[in-house]
Amino acid sequence: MSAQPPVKPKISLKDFRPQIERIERRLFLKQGLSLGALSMLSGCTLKDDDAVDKLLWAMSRWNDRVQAAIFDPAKLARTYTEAEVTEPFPFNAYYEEPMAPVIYGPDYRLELSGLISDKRQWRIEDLRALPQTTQITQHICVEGWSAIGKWGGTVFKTFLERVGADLTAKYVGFKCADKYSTSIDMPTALHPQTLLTLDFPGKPDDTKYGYPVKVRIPTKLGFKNPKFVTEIFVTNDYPGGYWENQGYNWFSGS
Ligand SMILES: Nc1nc2c(c(=O)[nH]1)N[C@H]1C(S)=C(S)[C@@H](COP(=O)(O)O)O[C@H]1N2
Ligand SMILES: [Mo]
Repeated sequence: MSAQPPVKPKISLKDFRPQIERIERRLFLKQGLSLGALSMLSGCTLKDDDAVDKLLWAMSRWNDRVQAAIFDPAKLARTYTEAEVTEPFPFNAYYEEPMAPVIYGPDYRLELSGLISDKRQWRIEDLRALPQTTQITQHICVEGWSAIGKWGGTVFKTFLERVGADLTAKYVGFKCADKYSTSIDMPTALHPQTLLTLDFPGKPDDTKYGYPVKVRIPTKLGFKNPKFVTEIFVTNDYPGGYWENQGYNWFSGS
């Protein structure tokens, strides 16, 4: 390849759309992208970390759109029996277990913001008064483990309808007591198995799995299932999240 001057191209998804589409096709066929192809695409030397980085981000965001386009809102995640539940259920967070927040129930309020017409705060007992259902599904963590757990709560779509969320908006975002955050696409938020849960694996006084509120999304990887949720917002502006902002693919679902 001929030597190229170090350039810092301004990369936008739009500029690379045909190339990225071509690469996506090749990825499906071959599961691999050579560095040469990457450098040709970005028109930069691979020493130009910033440009390569921007390109990979653009590809990941493109990948989000492909995944969103093939998401089937009617396809259900597999469910399991009580006998198949993993005990004890593994704990995970971006910190060690003793650091997990312990929320004092009577003081807890779930806050709502963004494109929601009724932004009243919710206490645990108010959430408990909504229709409840249970679900036994598999949780898959990108760190290389999976487990089957039982969660109980309200169908998230029912909750979103109840508070007058704009169901045509693009994203639902979550903020958590431990400064964690994540966000999902609206079709996933409206999926029948996405639950706003109050009951988690473990004993009733075990708070580390997300007490008092965890949003359980069996069609998404574990990191997109927020625990200790304190705020839910609806928006058309891409919200990102704790891991998503560090490079994990945003859609991360099926
Ligand atoms: N608030 C909060 N939610 C979180 C996390 C976190 O660190 N904080 N970690 C995520 C990750 S990576 C995983 S695998 C699951 C772990 O949930 P568990 O402790 O119920 O197994 O929570 C997800 N939700
Ligand atoms: Mo995870």
